[in-house]
Amino acid sequence: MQKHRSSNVHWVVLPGLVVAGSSVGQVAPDDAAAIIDQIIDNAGHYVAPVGDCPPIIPGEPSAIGDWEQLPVFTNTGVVHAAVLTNAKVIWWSGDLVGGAVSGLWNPSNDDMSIQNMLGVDQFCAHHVFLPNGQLFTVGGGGGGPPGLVDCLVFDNDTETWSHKDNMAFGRWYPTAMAIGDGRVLVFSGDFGPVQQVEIYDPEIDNWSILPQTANKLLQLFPSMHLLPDGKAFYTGTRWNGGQGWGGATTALLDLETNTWKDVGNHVIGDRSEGMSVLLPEKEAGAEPWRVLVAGGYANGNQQDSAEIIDMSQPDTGWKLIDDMNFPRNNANGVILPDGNVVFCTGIEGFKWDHNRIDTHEAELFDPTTNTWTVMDAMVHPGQYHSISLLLPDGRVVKTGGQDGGPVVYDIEIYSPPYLFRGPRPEITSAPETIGWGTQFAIDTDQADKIQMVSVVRMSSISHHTNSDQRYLSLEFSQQDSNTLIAKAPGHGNIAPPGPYYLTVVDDCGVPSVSKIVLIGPADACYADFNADGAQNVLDFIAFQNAWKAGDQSADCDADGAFNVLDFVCFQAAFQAGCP
Ligand SMILES: [Cu+2]
Repeated sequence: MQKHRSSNVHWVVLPGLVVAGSSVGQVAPDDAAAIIDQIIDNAGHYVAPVGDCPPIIPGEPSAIGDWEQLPVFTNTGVVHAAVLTNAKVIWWSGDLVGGAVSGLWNPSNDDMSIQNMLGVDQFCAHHVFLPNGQLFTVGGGGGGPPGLVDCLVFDNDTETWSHKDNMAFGRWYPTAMAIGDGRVLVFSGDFGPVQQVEIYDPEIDNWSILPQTANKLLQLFPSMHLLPDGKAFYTGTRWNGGQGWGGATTALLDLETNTWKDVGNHVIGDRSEGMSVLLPEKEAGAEPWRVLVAGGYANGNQQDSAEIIDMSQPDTGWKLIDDMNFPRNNANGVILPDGNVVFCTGIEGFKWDHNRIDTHEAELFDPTTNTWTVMDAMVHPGQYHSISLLLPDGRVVKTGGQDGGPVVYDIEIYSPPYLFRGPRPEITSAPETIGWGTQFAIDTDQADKIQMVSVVRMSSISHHTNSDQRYLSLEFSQQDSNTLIAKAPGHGNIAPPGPYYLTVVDDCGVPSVSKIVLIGPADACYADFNADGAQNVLDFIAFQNAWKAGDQSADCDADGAFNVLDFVCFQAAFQAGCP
C-alpha cells in the first residue's frame, strides 16, 4: 500500500541539494555523509528537492509538519467554529458548555472576547457563509428535538449577532449548504428528522419550503456538497445517535426539478460519523466532481477506510481507495491551499465510549495520488465535537470537543510541511472582490516562481460536517516579473458567492499567506448594455432607447447632460469590450 508521497527517488547530483540555505558541498563531509545516508535509507519516504528547494527530511517538520500548543485557551466550549473574513476565529458550544455565548479569538494577538447569542442556544446548529461574507447559522438547540427555528448572522464590525427570518421547521442537527445563486439550503434536523428542504434568500431575508417532491428522509447532519452542475449531493456520512436508522443511499437533489435520484451505497455501508470532502483538483481550471468519504463508524466498527466517487460519472459508483493509517471516527478533513487535505482528530471507538482510543497523528491526503501520509501528532484528543479549520496563514487550528473524554479548551495549531520548505511567496496586491469569469491581476514579487493560484472557500465546521469547504485551482499566466493574471471561477455552482482564501503557491510547494476575497457576480459590463451576455447591435439599440428616455444609465460620460458625447463614450466602451 502506497502510504508515502514518492517512491522513486534517485540521488545523483549532490550540488543541487540545499540544506538550510547552504549546499551540501559547503557542509562538513561527515554531515553530508549522514544526510546522504539518511536519504538513501529512507528512499521512498519523501520527495527529493527540486532545483533550489530545501530537502524534505523524514521525521522532520519539512516532511510531517508540526503541531504546536498555544499558551492560550478557548474562552468558551467549542463545538461549532468558523474563521471570519477579518481573520478572527469564532466558536461556541451553546448550552453544552457556557450557554448561549460565542467566543472570538484573534490569532494575531491572542485577544479573546465573548458575544451574547441573544438567548438562542446554538448547540447542534449548522452554518455557512453568505455572499456578503457574513456567517449565518441555522437551528440547533441544546434542549434536543424538535430544535429551534431561529437563524442568526454575525456582524464582524460590531461583533454582534442578530436575528434573521425563522425557518418553518425546528431543526436540531441540520445541515446548511450554500448554492450558486447565493441562497442557502437546509436539510434534515430534528429527531424525525424533518424531511422538508427549506431555502433561504439573503437578499430578501426570507425562508421558503421547496416543493414536496424535494422531501427526503435524510439522517441528522447529512453531509452535503454542491456539485458543478448545481445539484446538491448527499454523500452518505452523517450523525449517528445509535437508533439504527440504517444507511441511507447516497443521493442527488436536482434543484431545477426538485427531485432526488439515488446514487448508490458506499462500499462500506452505513458509514456514519465520517468526514466528507469535495475533493480539490489541482489541475488549473478543473472542476471539482470527486467526493471523498473517510473514517466514521460502520456496522459497529470504527473505520480507517475511505472511498471516492467521481460525480462526473456517477454510474461508476463509490470505490474504496487506500485505507487511512488510523481509524478515525469523527475526523476533521481540512483542505489546504496547495490542494492537499489534512485529516486530523478522530477516535477509535464510538463517540460516547469512555474507553475509546484517541488518534493523535494527523495524515495528509493527496487527491492527485489518492494516498495518505502520516504527519506529526497533536497533544490533546480530537474527539467527538472537535473542530479543525484552515487559517489565512496556511496553518490549521484544532480545538474543542467533549463526550467520552474531557472538554478540550486547549488550542493546537498545525503547520503543514509546506511551511518548512523555504521562504514564502507573497501577494502584495489583489482585488478584494472578484467577479465570476473575469480576469484579475495578482501582484507578487515571485511571479516567475508561482506554480499554482488557488482559492479555498472559507467555511465552518461542526460535528465533522463542513458542506461549504472547496478548493479551486485557477488558470493563470505571468504578465511580468511582478504580476500574474488569473482567471476567476466561471460561475456560482463551482464557486458559490462568498468569502475565499486566495493563495499563490511557488515551485517548492510553499503557499503565500492567503488574501481574503469575495467571489461573486461580475460587475455589470457597460458595453453589454442590455446585459444579455453578448456584445452586438442590440446593445446600441438599448443604449439609444435609454438615452432617448433620459435614463441615467445612458449618461455615459456622467456629465449630467444627454448629448452626442454619450454616444461617443458608449462607442468607446463597446470597442474596449467586456472581459
Ligand atoms: Cu453533538
